[in-house]
Amino acid sequence: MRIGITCYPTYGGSGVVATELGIELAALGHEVHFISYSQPFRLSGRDEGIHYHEVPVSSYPLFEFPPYDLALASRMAEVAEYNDLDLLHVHYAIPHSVSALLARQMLATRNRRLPFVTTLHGTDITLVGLDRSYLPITKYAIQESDGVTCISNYLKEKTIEHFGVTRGIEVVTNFVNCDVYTPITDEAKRIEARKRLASPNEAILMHLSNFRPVKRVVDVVKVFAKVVREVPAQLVLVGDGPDRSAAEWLAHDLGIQNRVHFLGKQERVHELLPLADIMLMPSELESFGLAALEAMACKVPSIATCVGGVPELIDDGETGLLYSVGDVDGMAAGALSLLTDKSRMGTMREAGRKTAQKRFCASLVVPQYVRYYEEVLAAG
Ligand code: GMT
Repeated sequence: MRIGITCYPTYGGSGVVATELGIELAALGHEVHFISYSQPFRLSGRDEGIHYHEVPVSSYPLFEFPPYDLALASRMAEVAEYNDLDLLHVHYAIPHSVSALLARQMLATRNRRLPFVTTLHGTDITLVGLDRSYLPITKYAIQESDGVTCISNYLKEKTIEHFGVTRGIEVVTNFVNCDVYTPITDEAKRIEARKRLASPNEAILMHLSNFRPVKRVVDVVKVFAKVVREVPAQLVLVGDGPDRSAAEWLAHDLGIQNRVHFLGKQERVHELLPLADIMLMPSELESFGLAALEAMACKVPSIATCVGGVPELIDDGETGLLYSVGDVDGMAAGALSLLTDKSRMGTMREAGRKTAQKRFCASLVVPQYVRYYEEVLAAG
């Protein structure tokens, strides 16, 4: 198949999923065309079977807000025509599904079919999409899509509840490449690699996100402050975003700044995750929780909140520990209970990796997308 993919190319779970999907599809022999305003950050630019088409957005003194969605629609139609695309797959509804709808209509006037699949990722439904300025058009574009997928049952239910969507929605979960996201099995190598982040007797707690308020990064620091009172530890925060300075300030205020390391945006997270003992994901909401899945695949259990689609990924007490939003004491106690019980930690590490391999491995999930594309194409 020749597949066009549109996503937010910067750091964020929906862009990561879209990019990894493109890479996996290309590896299966499909031709993949990314269409976005900049190259998705996980693409090297030299990946076989993958092409990147930039969307130029020109400004004009009249435009207070340059209309990216229109430029994207034009580019989608062009790329589809010139490369004979079979379908478009857009990630995050706003504004991508609206642009795809326009591109489909433009090509239809020339008797060319361009079906599109919309994948809903989270705040496009639970937050931004609920804004009255976006809700009616988002609902329309979802309803008019040739196929719609959601990353969890939770998000599917919310889409139906909030948007009154009546069309079919397929649940295709987030996935992880279990050959890339792997634990370091050679213990000597793991000990050596951890030295760049901590001394041998110290635990490593990690957080990975885009530091938006929904991620509650300040809670990460609060939890760590309680943990480090009891056991020697270091906190490593990967990513960047609006709440970074609040988290930095708190680390200084609590006097633990020497143990809290902000690494900023990192491209090779699969090399960092296996170095951690615990992943902290105290989010206000997660429709799935990709960071926890990537950690699980590396045998790193998560201390997380029991919100949204997280319980569909983490089996509380088996592959991680779940708490209420803001329960800093509970999360700290949970982290300490794992760090001080090697046998429980070991069992959880193994169970997490097994779950990632059995239920969320790219080799299982990506074919679900391919089958769905085939259904959408056949329905036309
Ligand atoms: O909805 C968002 O916040 C955007 C999106 C992103 O680009 O970061 O995150 C969502 O998509 C991820 C990938 O499908 C999921 O793993 C995240 O749980 C989800 N975030 C939220 O629901 C807050």
